[in-house]
Amino acid sequence: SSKSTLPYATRAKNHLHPVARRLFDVAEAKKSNVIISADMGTTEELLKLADQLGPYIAVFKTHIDLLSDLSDSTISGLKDLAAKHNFMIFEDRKFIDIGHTVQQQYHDGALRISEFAHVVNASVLAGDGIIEALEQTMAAPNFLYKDERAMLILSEMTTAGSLATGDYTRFCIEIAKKHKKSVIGFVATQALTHFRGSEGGEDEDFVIFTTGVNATTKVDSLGQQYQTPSSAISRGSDFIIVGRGIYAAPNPVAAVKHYQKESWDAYLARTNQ
Ligand code: BMP
Repeated sequence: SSKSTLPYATRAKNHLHPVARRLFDVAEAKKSNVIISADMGTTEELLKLADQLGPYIAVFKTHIDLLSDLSDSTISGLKDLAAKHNFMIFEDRKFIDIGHTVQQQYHDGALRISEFAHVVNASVLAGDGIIEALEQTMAAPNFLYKDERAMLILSEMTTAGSLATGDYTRFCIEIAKKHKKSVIGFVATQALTHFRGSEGGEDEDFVIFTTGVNATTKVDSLGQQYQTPSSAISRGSDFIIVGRGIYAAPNPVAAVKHYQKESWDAYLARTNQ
């Protein structure tokens, strides 16, 4: 989980997990480490945003349960746009239940998450059984998307007063180290190198996705706390996740280009390129 000074291209070559390799390849190909948090309420808005911003992002983050009209065409539309614009999809579901339940929530069910999301995240409040349960589904012999799915552990949160700190975050790192077949990294505000003992072997390369990023705003009215794109990347984030900073801007395409440039420049600086 060290703050990587290696270029994405090198990490793409070396990573043990095909989903992480693909993430780094996409970032490098598009010169983008931006993830749009597409918190839309209808399929039409969601797909429009994916088509408009697709060229400038590496990953499209969904909260699929926000859609009032989720249907086959939502899922197929998203998959088509992901192929058209070469982006990956991250469903920010934050699985947090017992193993048996999360398997059902992940695969099939109303939301059909395993069909469209290359990456999902899980909380380990209940221990590492949740990771084992999701890993089992991802690795099942008859699972259609084997080697195309992975997860992140939600190891910190951006809200004021978050309890996901200190020993909790340290526990997340320990669990990730034991589940490299399915866990490729963390949702965190920074690289997690300040935790003693978190430095892994040469083959260890956790990917950091960072929420709570906004170039111009510090907080919202409900406890959200932001850092800027360059702050996030310089502190070891590999991919910044931006919602309202982009989709609520007067011109979302102009905004995404701004975030893309700021965070790519910060990445080049961090990796001495
Ligand atoms: P915005 O950039 O508009 O504040 O949106 C942030 C997005 O990231 C939301 O979809 C939220 O659910 C998610 N998120 C977060 O803000 N903080 C966290 O700690 C974890 C999250 O998933």
